[in-house]
Amino acid sequence: NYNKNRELSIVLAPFSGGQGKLGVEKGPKYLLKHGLQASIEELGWSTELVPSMDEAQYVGKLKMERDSTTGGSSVMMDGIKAKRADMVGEATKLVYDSVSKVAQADRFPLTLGGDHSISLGSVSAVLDKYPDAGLLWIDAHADINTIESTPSGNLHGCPVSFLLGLNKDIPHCPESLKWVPGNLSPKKIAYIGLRDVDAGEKKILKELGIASFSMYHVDKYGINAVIEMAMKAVHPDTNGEGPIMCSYDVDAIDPLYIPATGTPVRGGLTLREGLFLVERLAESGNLIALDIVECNPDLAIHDIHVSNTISAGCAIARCALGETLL
Ligand code: Z70
Ligand code: MN
Ligand code: MN
Ligand code: MN
Repeated sequence: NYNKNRELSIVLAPFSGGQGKLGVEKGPKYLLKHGLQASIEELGWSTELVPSMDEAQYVGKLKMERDSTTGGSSVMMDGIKAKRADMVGEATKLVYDSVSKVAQADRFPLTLGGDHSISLGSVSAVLDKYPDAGLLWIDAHADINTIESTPSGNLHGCPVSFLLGLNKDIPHCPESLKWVPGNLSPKKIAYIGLRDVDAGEKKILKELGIASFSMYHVDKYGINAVIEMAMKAVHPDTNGEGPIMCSYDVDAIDPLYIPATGTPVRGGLTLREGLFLVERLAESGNLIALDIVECNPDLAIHDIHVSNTISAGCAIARCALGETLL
């Protein structure tokens, strides 16, 4: 068990520049308002809050850009179109610095997004501390587009390609993202929940032989077998034992339960399946870090959508931290 001291830091990553919809920067504030910190303390963890940036830090710039006619600055060279690469590089480096301090102090980093680009920072920092860590990416999307393959230019659809170092050989790779070590091995990542994967992403997943459990596999084998296979995929020599980081995009769970997210895709995990995954990780004693990303309270059309989404987000954290283990 990697968490004997039960010391945890909630790293706030209120960043929305990795995609085009404002509001996702409010995720951390809403999760905290729902009582997340006290409920984690109740599970026997000592906690602290670590703000990696201000919630307002990038919002002004994003609003100006949204209101301008060009609809977003992007570097467009040789077909590469990474939107707001400077901002994403800077913000994710702030997350990296915060999570690095937490991880190096032997504390459990619980990083709250923000959009999924922030995991560039959290995962890179955790890998510095645990080079052998496996990464479970729970998501409807693979987020593995390169700056060449991205159809949208949104960098929240690209963090995994940077973590794997796939953009290093691409000419004109944005300077701002060159701080990312990009040394994650494709053997060390497994996906669960996929159902909206771009053609270019499918090619990359296949070429690199990345363990990818889509909703098809969840239906075919059941969620318990899938999480077992995922743990064994990232730690094949030790039958699934070894440090595991979980980067949890709430859109992995069906929009019935999580409506307030930027890119809802129907046919997702049930709420129980989504919570079981992290309950199993808690039970394993191998979970060393968790991200919870892509809660966007501004995209709800009813208050009930906000509370459903935020309460599910909080439940993911509590289950990952041992709430439902008796
Ligand atoms: C698409 C892209 C994405 C989340 C959307 C979508 C990526 N593959 N990720 N919502 N969370 O634009 O690259
Ligand atoms: Mn997603
Ligand atoms: Mn899509
Ligand atoms: Mn994602």
